[in-house]
Amino acid sequence: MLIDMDYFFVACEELRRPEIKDKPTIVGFDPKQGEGRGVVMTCNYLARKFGIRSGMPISTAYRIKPDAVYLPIDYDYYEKMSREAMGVAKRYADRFEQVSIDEAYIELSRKSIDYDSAVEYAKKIKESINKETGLPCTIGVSSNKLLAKMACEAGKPDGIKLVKEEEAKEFLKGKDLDDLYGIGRKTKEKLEAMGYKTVGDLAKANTMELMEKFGSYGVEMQKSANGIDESKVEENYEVKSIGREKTFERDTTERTVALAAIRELSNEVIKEVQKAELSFKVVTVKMRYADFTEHLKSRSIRRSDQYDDLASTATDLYSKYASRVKRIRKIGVRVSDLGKEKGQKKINSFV
Ligand code: DCP
Ligand code: CA
Ligand code: CA
Repeated sequence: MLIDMDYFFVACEELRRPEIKDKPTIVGFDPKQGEGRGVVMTCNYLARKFGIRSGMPISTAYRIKPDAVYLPIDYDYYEKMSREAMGVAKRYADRFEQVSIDEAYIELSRKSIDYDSAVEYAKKIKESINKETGLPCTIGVSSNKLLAKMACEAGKPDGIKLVKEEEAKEFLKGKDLDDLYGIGRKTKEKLEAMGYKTVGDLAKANTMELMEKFGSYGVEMQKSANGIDESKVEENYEVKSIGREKTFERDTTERTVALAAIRELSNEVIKEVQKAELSFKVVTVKMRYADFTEHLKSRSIRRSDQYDDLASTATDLYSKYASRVKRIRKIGVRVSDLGKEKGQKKINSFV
């Protein structure tokens, strides 16, 4: 599935300014009575009826519709709303890849087995987002990312659009070349000069000729025109590190107390690492003393997701670097340089 929020920046504004809901509204640079520079970031569908579009000079929009509502850009707010909406969508995904502020791919690998249940699932996601954030969105459902994206475009606004794999060619064939994801204006012009007018023409084009003109990109384009896309939903790693800290009830110089804390913290950190199916390469121990000075010590190790690797490295860092005289108030264990690849299994290191 590809989920894309409808007229996103303006939809966010509508939430906090209900009075603009039935007015043509534009978020962008200040039009300054038609003298303003800069562009329209986006506008609602009412404004689109007049021909106003994202990326258009704000002065052009003003010429078309001077009495529209013009609002300045508030990225912080849109980012906050994006986090909320994406947070909801993510809950439903087996794999989740956010590709822009208002757009994400959702892979359902186990949760749904046929198109009908996928569509039911899409309805649930759409309803949850709307209920929890108040924002409208459109979801495209298909067998790969390219088709899901194209389906979403076709389903806009406020829709759910299914394109089955077997319907792909029919669905794509009448579309303009630059509606195909990955084809811009320049490529479209070149293709037109070669006599190809639609996505259907490109699908049936002479592959050798495409290769001569565009190299491997030509082959990729033709695959796309046939609805073929093998790219994977790539999970985003927003988490840069995972850590836990413990403050002692009483400041301590006791080595055994500190080491017990390190084992406990390592255990908690590993649980989270494994739950997220991640691995780490860097271990950091933080020691804060009663006089509020702080020591941070890090070490790189072989990539791992195992408790023993974390606890022994953390213990070692503590033993080497902790002050023998100052009382410790707080201790922390953190892993970073996270990745998806599994750590080498112990057994392999002997092979
Ligand atoms: N945006 C931008 N610059 C552009 C296009 C868009 O900053 N040239 C911003 C404003 C949009 C947001 O990104 O609200 C998402 O872009 P989309 O292309 O998804 O467009 P919308 O969400 O506005 O409308 P739609 O309902 O067509 O998805
Ligand atoms: Ca959008
Ligand atoms: Ca988008």
